[in-house]
Amino acid sequence: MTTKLQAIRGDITSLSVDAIVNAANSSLLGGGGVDGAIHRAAGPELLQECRALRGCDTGDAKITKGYRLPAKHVIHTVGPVWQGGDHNEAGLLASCYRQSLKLAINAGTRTIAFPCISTGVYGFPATPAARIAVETVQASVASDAELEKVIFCCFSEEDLKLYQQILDEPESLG
Ligand code: AR6
Repeated sequence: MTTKLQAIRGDITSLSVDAIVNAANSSLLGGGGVDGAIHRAAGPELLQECRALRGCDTGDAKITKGYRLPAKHVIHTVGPVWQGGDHNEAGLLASCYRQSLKLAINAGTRTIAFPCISTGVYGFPATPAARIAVETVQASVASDAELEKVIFCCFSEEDLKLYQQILDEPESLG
């Protein structure tokens, strides 16, 4: 079975999937943007579990339960802060997608949703970030039989158009 890749526009906290990914910071103790929205929706138990994780490196990921969210799990990953592009930002962003999928697959996840990691407060330009997201996911799920669907959950119409364009490219068909 091949994994389906899909872009939608929406609030990631409302999705009934096995796992949603959080664009966190290295403290894992919450923040603004999608991180703030996820912590608000999941409730204080999420912060309590995150405290015990003692942070996360950039490019890496850690998994928790979803608590009051419709999603069963939250995978917290720390994207790179954009510093012009020559500080391994692309490599670190790709690593976020790879490590998140690895944790998801180990947890038996069948459906997972990603936000546009690093493209908000962390300033990663949207177009290269979307390309890295799609290409890394395509490469990571190529040999996986369990994962049914990967959703790119875009917050803006512009991001949705961008992802749809990239997913429609012939070389993206896998
Ligand atoms: N659902 C889906 N996407 C969302 C939502 C939502 N509810 N809210 C925002 N986005 P950002 P970063 C989009 O800034 O750039 C936090 O303070 C948003 O439009 O949340 O990785 C952390 O604690 C953008 O496209 O994450 C870190 O300190 C995308 O999510 C820092 O921000 C990512 O934007 C991480 O920065």
